[in-house]
Amino acid sequence: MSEKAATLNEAGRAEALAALDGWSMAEGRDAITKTFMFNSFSEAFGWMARAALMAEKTNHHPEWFNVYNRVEVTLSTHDAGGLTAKDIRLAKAMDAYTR
Ligand code: H2B
Repeated sequence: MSEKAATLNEAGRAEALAALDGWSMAEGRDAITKTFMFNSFSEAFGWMARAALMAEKTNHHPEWFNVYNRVEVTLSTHDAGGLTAKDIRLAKAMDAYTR
C-alpha cells in the first residue's frame, strides 16, 4: 500500500503553479486544470495514450474530456481529497509529452 499523500499547503501550491506552464486552479474545487490543443484527433489521442501509460505506471489518473483535437484535463488526488505532489508530477509529464 502506498502512503496517503498530503494535500499541498498554500506555499506549496503557489510554488507548484508557478513552475507549471498554463495550468490554473479549477473552479470550485481543489484541483488544477489545463486545456491542451493539438493539430488533429490523432495527435490528441497519441498524447492521451502516452499520458494514460504514465497514469497506469504511477497509479495516478487524470479526469479528462476529449473532443477532436482538444483535451480538457483536471488533476486532483481523490484519495487525499485535493491537490498533491502527485498531480504536479503528472501535470509536468503531460506538458513534457507535448514537446
Ligand atoms: N488517481 C487520482 N487522480 N487520484 C487518486 O486518488 C487515485 C488515482 N487513486 N488513481 C488510485 C487510482 C486509487 O483509486 C487506487 C485504489 O490506488
